[in-house]
Amino acid sequence: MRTAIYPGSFDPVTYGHIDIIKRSAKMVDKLIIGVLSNSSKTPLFSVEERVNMLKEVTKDIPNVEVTSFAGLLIDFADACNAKIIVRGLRAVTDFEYELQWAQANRAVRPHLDTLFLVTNVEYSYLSSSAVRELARYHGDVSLFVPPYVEQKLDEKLDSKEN
Ligand code: COD
Repeated sequence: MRTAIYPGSFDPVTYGHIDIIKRSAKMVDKLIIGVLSNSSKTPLFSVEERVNMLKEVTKDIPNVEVTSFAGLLIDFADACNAKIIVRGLRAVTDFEYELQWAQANRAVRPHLDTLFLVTNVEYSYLSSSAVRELARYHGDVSLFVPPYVEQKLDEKLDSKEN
């Protein structure tokens, strides 16, 4: 069975992520989305909230699972029995960062390959941080995230304001 992992912060999941999920899920038997829980970043959403949003927006894709992980990506890949790491590339800046990690991961796990999918041009400018910023100032995020995520953003920001 060909298993891949798609790790990330997903704070929150956007249409850019969902595009990568749909495309990579077609290439493998099982795609496990891993939400990193020990990032140095301070997230807007808790790990549980991010996992739940991802579960909701991928519920119609049968070979996708969503979970969280802490620690090293290579250990998460081992635990999932995965030999492929999926990552999305938006720009040269993504590439420089990703190349280093892909090579470092292969140095310690030679069987572990990183599969890079180039972003759909309509999502090339899209990031979770832009969505958070826009939502914080009550901007319209409906072009960038599914309605379910938009609702969770509204609830989260309302609870922070009150
Ligand atoms: N279009 C296409 N792809 C996109 C888009 C978009 N609009 N937006 C994001 N993506 C891609 C990103 O390029 C990335 O591949 C993936 O979706 C997830 O993105 P984010 O922003 O949610 O998450 P990241 O990139 O911050 O991932 C966090 C990790 C820690 C998982 C990552 O940095 C990593 O794998 N680092 C490797 C080092 C390691 O082993 N870390 C473990 C912790 S010690």
